[in-house]
Amino acid sequence: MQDHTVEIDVLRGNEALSFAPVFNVAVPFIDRHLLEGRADKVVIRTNRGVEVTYAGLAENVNRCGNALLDLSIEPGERVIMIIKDCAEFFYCFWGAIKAGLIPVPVNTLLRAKDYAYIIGDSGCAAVIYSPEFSGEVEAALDQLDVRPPHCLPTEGVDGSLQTLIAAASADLKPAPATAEDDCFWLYSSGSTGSPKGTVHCHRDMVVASQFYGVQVLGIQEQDVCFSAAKLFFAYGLGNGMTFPLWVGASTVLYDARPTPQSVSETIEQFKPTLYYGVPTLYAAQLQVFETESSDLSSVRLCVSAGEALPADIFNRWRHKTGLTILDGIGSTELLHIFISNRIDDIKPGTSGRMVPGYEARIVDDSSEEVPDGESGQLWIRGGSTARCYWNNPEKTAKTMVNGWLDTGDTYLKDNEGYFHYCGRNDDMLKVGGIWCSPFEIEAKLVEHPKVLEVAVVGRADTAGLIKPEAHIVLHDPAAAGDALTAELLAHCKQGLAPYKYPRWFQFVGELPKTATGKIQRFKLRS
Ligand code: 3UK
Repeated sequence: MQDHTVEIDVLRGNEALSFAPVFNVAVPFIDRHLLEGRADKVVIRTNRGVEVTYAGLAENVNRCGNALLDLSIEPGERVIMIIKDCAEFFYCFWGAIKAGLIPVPVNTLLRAKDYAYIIGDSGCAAVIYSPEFSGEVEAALDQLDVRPPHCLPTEGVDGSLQTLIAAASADLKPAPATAEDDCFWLYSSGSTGSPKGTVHCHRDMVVASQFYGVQVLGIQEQDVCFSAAKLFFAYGLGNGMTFPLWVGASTVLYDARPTPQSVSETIEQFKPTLYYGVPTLYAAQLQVFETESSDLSSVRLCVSAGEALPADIFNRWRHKTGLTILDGIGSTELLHIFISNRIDDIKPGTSGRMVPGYEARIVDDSSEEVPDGESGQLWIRGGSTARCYWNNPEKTAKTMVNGWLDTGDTYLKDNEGYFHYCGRNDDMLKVGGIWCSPFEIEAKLVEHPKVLEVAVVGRADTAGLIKPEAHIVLHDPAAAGDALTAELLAHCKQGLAPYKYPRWFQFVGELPKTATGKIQRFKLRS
């Protein structure tokens, strides 16, 4: 087998992937397209008017890989990317991989405290950031005892990534690697507040692209992808980058906050065929469609993930737009979606059936499989599973056991093989498809001098989507009121990522507690 190639074998009707012994995943995702005649095809279009061809992409990936090597970053060292959705995201991610470095895309909505933790935890050699985020990034660097050797913006100043790319060589040989070698990391939030570096290998993007992208979505070269979920999420990374690159398709990048209006404008201008959103955004779009029309006629299929899609949103979307939304569950650890509805096989209100290449077990507390129709903890096995959490053997041993991954979700499989989401096994919330720790919001609120105690729980809004609700005990109960609510809201928005504030504040006399003083959250959930 030639170096850096993947073979797709069909064994008893199922596809199996085999990888060349020398395998750097940048070759099939980037360089292969030049050999296959796509050099002049536009692969990236952005809302800033940038257009990049496959040839331009391959050249800039090489230049960026060389620019990073020119900084003396060593093989296996981490490059933190706090980068908005733009062409440089692609250059940096694939340039690092091709050069044998480990790119680590990070959520651009986080705050200085979060970045300081991630930069320290990763022991990275470089931090590269879009100028928009320089305030939080610089504040994070100020909090660190030891700064990473290289911290640079993508553009705007001398020494930015763009200027280094322009000056670097356009020739780069792929660093030798194997399909099982570490390739990139993604940070996933934990219930205790510290995010965990999830270590993925070269094989994982191929597995997700072939088994979900090709076999479930039926993505083809002609498709144009638009993901409202950003590239730094595993969901967006597959939707807006990996899947289109796997089949030689193209992608549309939008670098600001996705709103119903900006999504409509982007779809009308760039005419994507595949649109990927999250339930909260679909619900907001439906609300806007009550008064404003939108031309979605280019779209052949919509996808939803991140949190459960209520059947009501699926039905209303289909009624209003004529389009189908495929709900599927994925995770950062599995890289992308492993249970999904299909274009011709949908049960609204469920996550659908197994994606080929993945297996599920639903087990009770003693790890015994439960019968169909009963709920239990969802464990998944598949070829795109992360190898470990960085620097966290305890959490790795608890979550990844004999090739199986504990998702932390409670699920039920019905007798037709459809998986029904029944909630989390921990206190973590998914808000607009993004992890949100109630403990982190509580810690922020108790910093406020008027707050004595607080418990944050998830509460469903009118669309059936979970948002944080704060139950607060005040030092002086007489202080409760709209003015204090506004003050507490401002306090939360100041130090937390913008999606992490409580949508409701309840002032209460006391919190329900056990005899040992532990807050009984289940009594607060409505
Ligand atoms: C929850 C869902 C019900 C579930 C993700 C698509 O969300 C992604 O990854 P994360 O690591 O979160 C994983 C957790 O989110 N969840 C995700 N999708 C659904 N719950 N229905 C769904 N459709 O708790 C899961 O354990 O942020 C989604 C692709 C890649 C991803 N990483």
